[in-house]
Amino acid sequence: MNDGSTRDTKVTTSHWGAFEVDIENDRIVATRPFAADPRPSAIPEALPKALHHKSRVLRPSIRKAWLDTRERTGRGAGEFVEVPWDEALDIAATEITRVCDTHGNEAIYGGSYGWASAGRFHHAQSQVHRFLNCIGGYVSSFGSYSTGCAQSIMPHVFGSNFMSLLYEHQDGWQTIYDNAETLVMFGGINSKNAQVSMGGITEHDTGVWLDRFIAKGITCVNVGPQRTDAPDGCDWMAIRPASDTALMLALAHVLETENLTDRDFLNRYTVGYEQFRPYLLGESDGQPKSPEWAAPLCGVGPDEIRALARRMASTPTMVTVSWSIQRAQHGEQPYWMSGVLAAMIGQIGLAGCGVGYGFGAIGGVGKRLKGLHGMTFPQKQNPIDKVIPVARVADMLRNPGQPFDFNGKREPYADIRLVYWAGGNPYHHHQDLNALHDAWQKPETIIVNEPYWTATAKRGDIVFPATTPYEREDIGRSNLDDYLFHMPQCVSPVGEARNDYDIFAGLAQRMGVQDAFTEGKTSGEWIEQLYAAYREGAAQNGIDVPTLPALRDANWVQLPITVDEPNDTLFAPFRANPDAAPLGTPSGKIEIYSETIASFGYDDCIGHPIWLPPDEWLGSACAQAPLHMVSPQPADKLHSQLESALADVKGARPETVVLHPVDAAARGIANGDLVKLFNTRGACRAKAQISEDIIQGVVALPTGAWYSDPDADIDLDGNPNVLTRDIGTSRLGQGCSAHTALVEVAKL
Ligand SMILES: Nc1nc2c(c(=O)[nH]1)N[C@H]1C(S)=C(S)[C@@H](COP(=O)(O)OP(=O)(O)OC[C@H]3O[C@@H](n4cnc5c(=O)[nH]c(N)nc54)[C@H](O)[C@@H]3O)O[C@H]1N2
Ligand SMILES: Nc1nc2c(c(=O)[nH]1)N[C@H]1C(S)=C(S)[C@@H](COP(=O)(O)OP(=O)(O)OC[C@H]3O[C@@H](n4cnc5c(=O)[nH]c(N)nc54)[C@H](O)[C@@H]3O)O[C@H]1N2
Ligand SMILES: [Mo]
Repeated sequence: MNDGSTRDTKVTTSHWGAFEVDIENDRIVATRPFAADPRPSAIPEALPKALHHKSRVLRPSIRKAWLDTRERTGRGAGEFVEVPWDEALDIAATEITRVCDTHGNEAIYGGSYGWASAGRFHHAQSQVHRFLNCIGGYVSSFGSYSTGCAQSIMPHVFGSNFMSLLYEHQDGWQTIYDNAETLVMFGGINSKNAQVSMGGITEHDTGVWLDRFIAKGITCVNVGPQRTDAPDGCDWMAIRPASDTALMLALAHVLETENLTDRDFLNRYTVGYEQFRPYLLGESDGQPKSPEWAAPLCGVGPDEIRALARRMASTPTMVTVSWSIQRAQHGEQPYWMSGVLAAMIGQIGLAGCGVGYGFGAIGGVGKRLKGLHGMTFPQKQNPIDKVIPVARVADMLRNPGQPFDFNGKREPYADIRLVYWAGGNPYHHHQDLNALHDAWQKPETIIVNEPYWTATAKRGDIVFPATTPYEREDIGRSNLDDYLFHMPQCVSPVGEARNDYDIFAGLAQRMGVQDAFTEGKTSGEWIEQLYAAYREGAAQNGIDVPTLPALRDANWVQLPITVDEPNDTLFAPFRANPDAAPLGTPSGKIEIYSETIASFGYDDCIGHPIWLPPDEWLGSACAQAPLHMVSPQPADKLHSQLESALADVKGARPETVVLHPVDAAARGIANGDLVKLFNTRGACRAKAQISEDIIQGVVALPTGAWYSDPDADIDLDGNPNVLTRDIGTSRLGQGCSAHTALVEVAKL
């Protein structure tokens, strides 16, 4: 164009899917859905505003009080000074070196949990881990906030790594469609959450499949506190949060007492039913786990429980379990019990039946794809073997040297002097943020790579501005998706932002490990190398993948990896021949009773699943905190990403809390009112949305608002994590317990 302006359209991908971007004069001005996507996500619409938003970190910034005196108690308050890149890198490298020399590498916490961006090379966690490994290692973390508890308990029950079970071996939507007549969804299947998938999702089809299930006449039962966790056309079995184990036990009790238990299955494929049965029937503790027992706990009538149990035993049934129900105190129990219940029904290993995990949690679960691995930036070996369960971070910072229990081990926490975070927002994701804020003042130095001035960046001492994927080249590819993307650089880096790789290369050079970190390669050369290895791996699997220049030209390709013949039934080989294809458990079978877990001697996770009421739930509600708050994932974004642009719209914040009409009336709250949610841990504002679609006594406030001023009495935008409790799920799993919290709500 003769006015000097430039225009272009490109396709890129993200955790929430592929989309087209219009670029004008080095800015993204519009986004459009990817043509082949049946139900595109609206999340990218915030991008044009977010990319150059005033909340971007433009230049390296150091907290003035830390720079002047190494003061560390004022994090979150006080000003930052902008420092030129070379100087900021010098200061950071000197400080990291000092901590390593004085306290050893076990004084560095580099777990750095968070989703950051899609894109295989510029994966912030891989980048920070590789860098820290090059300088002698760091204290790392195990598991995720998503499924930390499941990752610990499920290997004891089914003998396989939870993530590989999830990714590679579960029944696909088609298989369920073809075979199941009943779908019982604990925690629902919400296509709102399926907008997102780690590393990208191109054809959003979760909602399409559920509609097909309903149209076919499959009975779909949403078991949970919110009707909206499943589409219209599903039955809603409204239960109190954290009571799923009681309901599952009652279903099991009906099976056992009505002679519907599949004994042959239990004998052939499981161990430990004889230890569990006396508990189920109440022979060991005097309390049969009957529907009458469960009804007041979970809020579902005995007749409804009986009818569901009979239906599950008499029709081809798939039981799905959301991730949310293990993100709660005692989250091990419903996960373990779901496996026991499915085993008693005896359909595990039959096509489209049995049990499945995380359907709807992310969009990729249920796609029938041939696994094609590869394209990860190698992180190298970590010489430090200290690991914490990821959600125990504040506990570690608070309690250096103190022992913690985890999955049969008891070890002391490291004494952390330096925290490096790249690609996550703990001030979004962690529980009890006001307590995190106190723990966060303990380390001597906190370094953060971030594109945005998030609450975490504001609580760093050294903040390096990182690029977003739109400012750099990358490859987009997920194991749960059948598309492959070249992610072109769309615009120049905003401000003086640099890629995480270049930030770490700069530090590595100053610390004498440049060759180890970069191996002499630019990011472009790394992308070429990783891509070539991926292409070769694909070829070995008989899949033809274009060369990198060809992919650059095409922008994206669809890979021929969809599997037409059902070969995806979870545990089918085990069912076919349990001796030839034993599970990875000590017994080789499904463990209804686990000797291993029993040997740990935990009272909060014994040798078989049991009903353990959490400390905070409706059964323990009190006058000060009478309502159970669940804090689901936000519909309009991924966690706290793009939040600054969304919050910038008049009236958009505080976040919306859903509550029942009876609870609203009791408090004089009308639709749209500003309310305060509070408990002994904190308080936040929210906007009331009154709805019959949530059970009485429960409120739902989505995550994702940025945490505001720690000294304010109330978090202004509505971050539920000022209210949640920071405890592990149990000594076994030590997962995040976000979904168990009691609160009160009042009109403001
Ligand atoms: N109450 C409650 N709390 C929860 C949950 C809940 O259910 N309830 N769910 C939990 C779960 S499951 C999760 S996964 C966590 C999510 O928590 P997080 O993953 O920590 O949340 P995000 O907002 O995705 O944070 C990612 C950060 O990375 C930054 N980023 C993006 N791209 C890049 C990059 O290329 N480089 C760098 N350096 N940074 C980048 C983004 O700006 C953003 O600030 O929240 C947990 N917290
Ligand atoms: N749009 C969007 N999608 C996302 C994300 C996002 O940030 N935005 N985040 C992604 C991530 S990181 C993850 S881990 C997944 C999380 O996927 P999930 O863990 O499945 O999702 P949540 O939104 O936490 O919870 C889903 C529903 O569980 C119900 N629930 C809560 N407690 C209980 C209970 O005790 N029993 C029963 N039966 N139901 C209960 C609540 O009503 C809630 O709406 O979502 C992913 N998808
Ligand atoms: Mo997650």
